[in-house]
Amino acid sequence: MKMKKYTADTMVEAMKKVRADLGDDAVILSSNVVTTKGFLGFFQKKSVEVVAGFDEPASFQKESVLSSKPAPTMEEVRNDDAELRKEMVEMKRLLQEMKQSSIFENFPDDLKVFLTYLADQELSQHLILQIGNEIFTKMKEEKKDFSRAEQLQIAKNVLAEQFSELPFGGISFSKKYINVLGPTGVGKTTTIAKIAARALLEHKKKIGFITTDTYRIAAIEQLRTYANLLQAPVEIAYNSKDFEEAIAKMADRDLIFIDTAGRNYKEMKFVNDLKHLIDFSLDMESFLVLSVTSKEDDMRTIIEKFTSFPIEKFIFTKVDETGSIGPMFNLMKQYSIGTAYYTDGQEVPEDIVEVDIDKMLKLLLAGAEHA
Ligand SMILES: Nc1nc2c(ncn2[C@@H]2O[C@H](COP(=O)(O)OP(=O)(O)OP(=O)(O)O)[C@@H](O)[C@H]2O)c(=O)[nH]1
Ligand SMILES: [Mg+2]
Repeated sequence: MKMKKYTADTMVEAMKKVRADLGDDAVILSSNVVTTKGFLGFFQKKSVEVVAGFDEPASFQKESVLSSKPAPTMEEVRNDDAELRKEMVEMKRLLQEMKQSSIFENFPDDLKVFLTYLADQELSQHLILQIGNEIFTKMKEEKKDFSRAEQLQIAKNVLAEQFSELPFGGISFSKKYINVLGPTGVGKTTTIAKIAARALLEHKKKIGFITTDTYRIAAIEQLRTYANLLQAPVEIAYNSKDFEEAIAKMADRDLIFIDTAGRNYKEMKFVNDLKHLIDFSLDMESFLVLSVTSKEDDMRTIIEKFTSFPIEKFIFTKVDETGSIGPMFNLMKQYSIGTAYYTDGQEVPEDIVEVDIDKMLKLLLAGAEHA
């Protein structure tokens, strides 16, 4: 790969030059804002310096292949490989940074700070731009800058509008069976215990538990501990016949909470096992539990494995363990699925919040006032 440096007044200009000169296949290796000194230090000028990389034309490559060069050793190949991978990661990061700063380029500085806060929360660029554009348009209309409080209010309105069609809120109490699904260790058992405890303590419901998590011995004991505390019965279902029997045994209960095993649901086999074990045609609400400490892409993979399940809403856990709240919004938007609860700690039954859009917005924007 060869490199060439370009200087221009703006990033857009620089990119134009690179493209005109090297074509679309060129890659940006670095970019810098440089200040050139003017006469006696006056008339300073800011410009953008971009280093672009491009491949040599095929004819050159052929020559170098033909010229008798000794073949690289395995060690050299490995080093080159590692070096290349490092460069690619760095390039990706730079591109991401550039994309972001060029997208925000036109906004006033204080608005940029607010939008950067949202980007740090990992809210999708699409939603950030909608917020940014709305605030900026209003600023121009009213011919004045907005305080952060005013910016926040507009952001809230934009997001509330964006999510107005989605359902929020906890269990409906109109369906007898409540079931939690999701990957390993996200907090399914803890969360179902929290919800069940509230149904008993606050709503005076007769509750019962079924666990289909027979994969780990400790899992049964974990649920039994919570059930004992709540003086509620627990049935264990190893197969679909057990499940049917458990349902029959608990006929007198108002609400039955069904815990499932956390498995690697990237494997379709485990997803299908669930379908055979649990009778989803019952009067049932199913919640997909996701931990916000997971990577957004991994959460997407899981959601896509569960598209054939009747997922009522998401439950997001471990909100206390992350600084990025945005993915909850991104996923709700992408899959048109609302949220029932978020959980923010290990204490049962305290650490759970039944949400509406206002509560979720509060969580997202909590640090924005002083950003
Ligand atoms: N910090 C924090 N920890 C949580 C939260 N919810 C659950 N946990 C913890 O996460 C760990 C796993 O919780 P479980 O409820 O056993 O998770 P699970 O999804 O049932 O796990 P498997 O059944 O093994 O798939 C426990 O240590 C919980 O205390 C939360 O909101 N915040
Ligand atoms: Mg569990």
